[in-house]
Amino acid sequence: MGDTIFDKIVRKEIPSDVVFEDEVALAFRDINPQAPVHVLVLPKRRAATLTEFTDQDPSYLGEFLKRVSMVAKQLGLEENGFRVVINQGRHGQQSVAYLHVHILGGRQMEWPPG
Ligand code: DGP
Repeated sequence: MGDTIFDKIVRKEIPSDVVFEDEVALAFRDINPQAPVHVLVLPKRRAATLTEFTDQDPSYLGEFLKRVSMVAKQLGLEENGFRVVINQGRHGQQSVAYLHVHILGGRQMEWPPG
């Protein structure tokens, strides 16, 4: 069990601006938004990274991905589109060792990312 800032947010020891929660996932607004809409979606079954997360039961992985999609729709991003990002490790600039999916929307994105 880790004890990152996101573990504390999931345990409600630290407040966050929650936009969705159920038994599978918690989604809350990023404290340092990089777009008009910037939400992080975390699995309730913690993993530090994507590659660790994918060791889980495939049905849970599917349920979690459904939540990411549901949250994007709930935020009104389906029509104009949005970006989903998972950073892993040093080259990916992951700063919190609890897997989190970024949903970014509300503006035109650019490619390639920096
Ligand atoms: P990453 O680089 O993928 O590890 O992104 C971590 C994100 O988490 C970053 O965009 C800022 C956000 N963040 C860090 N600490 C907090 C916090 O305490 N609350 C919220 N809401 N977001 C946080």
